[in-house]
Amino acid sequence: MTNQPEQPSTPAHPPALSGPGQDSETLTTTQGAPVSDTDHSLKAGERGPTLLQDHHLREKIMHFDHERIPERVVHARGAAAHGTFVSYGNASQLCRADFLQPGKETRVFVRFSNVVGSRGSMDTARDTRGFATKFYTEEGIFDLVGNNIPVFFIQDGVKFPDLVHAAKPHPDVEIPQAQSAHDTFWDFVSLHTPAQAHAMWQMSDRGIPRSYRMMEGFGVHTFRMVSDSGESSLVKFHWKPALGVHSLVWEESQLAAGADPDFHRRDLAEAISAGHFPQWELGVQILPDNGTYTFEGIDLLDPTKFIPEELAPVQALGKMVLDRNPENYFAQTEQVAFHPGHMVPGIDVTDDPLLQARLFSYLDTQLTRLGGPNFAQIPINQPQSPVNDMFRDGFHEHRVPQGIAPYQPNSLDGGCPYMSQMASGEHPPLDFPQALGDSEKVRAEPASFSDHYSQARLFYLSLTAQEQAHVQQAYSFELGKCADVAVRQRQVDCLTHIDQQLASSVAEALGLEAQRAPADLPQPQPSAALSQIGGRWPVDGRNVAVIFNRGNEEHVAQISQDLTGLGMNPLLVSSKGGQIADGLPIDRTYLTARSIEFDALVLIGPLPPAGDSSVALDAKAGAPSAGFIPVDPRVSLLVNEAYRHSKAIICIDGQDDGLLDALGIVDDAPGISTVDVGAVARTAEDSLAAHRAWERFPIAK
Ligand code: HDE
Repeated sequence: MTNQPEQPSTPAHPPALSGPGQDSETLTTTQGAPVSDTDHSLKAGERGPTLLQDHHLREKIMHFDHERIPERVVHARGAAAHGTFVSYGNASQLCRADFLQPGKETRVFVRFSNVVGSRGSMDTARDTRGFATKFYTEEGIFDLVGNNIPVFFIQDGVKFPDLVHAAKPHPDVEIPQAQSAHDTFWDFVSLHTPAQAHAMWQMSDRGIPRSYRMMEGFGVHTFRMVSDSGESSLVKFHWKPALGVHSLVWEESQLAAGADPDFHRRDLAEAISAGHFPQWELGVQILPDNGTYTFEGIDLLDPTKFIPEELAPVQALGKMVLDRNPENYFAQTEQVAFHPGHMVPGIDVTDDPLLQARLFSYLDTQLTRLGGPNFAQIPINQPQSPVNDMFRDGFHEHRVPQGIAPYQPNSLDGGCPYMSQMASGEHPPLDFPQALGDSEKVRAEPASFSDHYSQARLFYLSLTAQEQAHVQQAYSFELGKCADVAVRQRQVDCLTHIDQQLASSVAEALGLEAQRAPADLPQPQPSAALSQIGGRWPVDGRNVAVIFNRGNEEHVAQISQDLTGLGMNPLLVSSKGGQIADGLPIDRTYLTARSIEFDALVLIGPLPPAGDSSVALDAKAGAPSAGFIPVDPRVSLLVNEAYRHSKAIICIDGQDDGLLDALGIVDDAPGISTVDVGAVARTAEDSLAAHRAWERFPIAK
């Protein structure tokens, strides 16, 4: 959130816009003819009927009638940004792709998304997030179309329509929107048990990210990289965020769904406008291509499996910085078309049956969504490298091809274009010459695909007690929202194959019985890289509320300046809007602020009492009742929520106004500090480096 005034003022003379469709100073029709009046339709007299000959009216309404296109069948809700990827240049031996060569800078466009909800749904639903990156390389477009979770629900693309039909709202009443907490989802997941590992990740804190800026990204499938000498390696792609991986707590997600449905979209756009540019390192786990497609017993063609980082460390190949918001949502974020098959020389697919089906789907879907086969000509989809595809015509053809011979071979247009092998000479073939062996046509899967639980267990056992408690609560919530008891029970039964204590705690919350876990559950080595809790991270762009009453502004400017100096984003919150004496704008009032948008609070006492005239609603409440809190109830709600959500709360030494006491918050609880004015920013930085004061509500493992 930026340090902007509450009510942005409209400039008296907005600058003239220019760009395609905006290059005339006067209003025109689509045909460029001047328009003198766009407020009144052409009528037979002031009160008469409208005339059919009013071309401007008909054209304006016709265009409006067709402004909407079908939303994406999945990942409809999204937000995007432009940026740059810079290669570290250490992958030259691994991959011949030009954009990975030393020092190469490549433009990118990244779209983050929710999976299940409609285009207008809330950002903070519990869901998997899409993380799709378009690299505009000099060898054509490379799309890395990944998620924030490294495993997937299904192993074969033929199951995707089943999965999505189950996850989407119920087809009779179309509820619930955007979320998995309903019968059909858990019906499918508990019957189609390959989905258990992904469901476990989604029930963890990964399903409710704090910000797109604080998410990992994964290519999910195993891909192939080919070196200049034609050598093949198998790789798993990873995006590692500079700010670390952090999440909301479930109550915050629910509050944000109502108080700010655009929570993640706003966070991304405002961070970029404020210069807090999100950054990720692109890395790969490199796995030998020895013909077995297996690594340490893990099937590399099974997209429900990941490779623990302890077995294959992620090796960084370059850094991506997102530094520009889209200029227009529809033209860019909505019309961008990703495809896992958009690859460049040096990167290739494997036989993962989920990936194989995706290679069909992402072309096909654009025909309906973007209205024809020429979607690569839409500006956001256009490669930066020269194009000569010999395709012709079709809806929305914008090019004006020259010549008479759009076929190959030809002699009439100079015989061009040449095949790339002929042009470059010494390069290995574009398609890796993978040996396919003798196989029969079958509808079947390898035996290794039948392990549905061991990695869900590995993931769960690698979490801290706090994170495990979140998982238990998430399953209890989601299954608690299922009406069908058989569905609830079947999912609890699945959990016994993952962990007995998890199954028992969820069963207890639901009033069900958990079966006994099988005696031979594996005892995996936990992977520390899977836990989000424990590290310390940069606090760049973290939002800190500075809460004070108007008239008590002595330290506000200094605290704000100190927070900014350490890279945080102070937001001034007070009883009324306007500016403080130093000219700093008040960002939020007690009416417009809600705890969800702040990572930490600074309280400058004394805060306004409940009887303050600005609290019109509460003034009617009359005499204080039992449980009366001697501070504006909107402030006490804010503090109370921040406390429950384990956020840092910093008070100024000597200014205690009894608020914390009245809320039952003990001053020495973890993450609650009382410090000198000069130490506020450092204290905030120190607390936020760990994201939350998780030890405030300790949980034994
Ligand atoms: Fe997608 N997916 N998907 N998916 N997917 C789409 O493509 C599909 C899968 C992912 O911001 C659609 O242009 C099938 C895995 C992202 O525009 C569609 C299967 C992963 C996005 C489609 C999968 C993803 C999509 C909808 C199983 C993680 C958003 C509109 C075979 C590695 C991209 C569109 C954006 C979007 C199909 C499975 C990620 C219908 C058939 C696995 C991030 O083509």
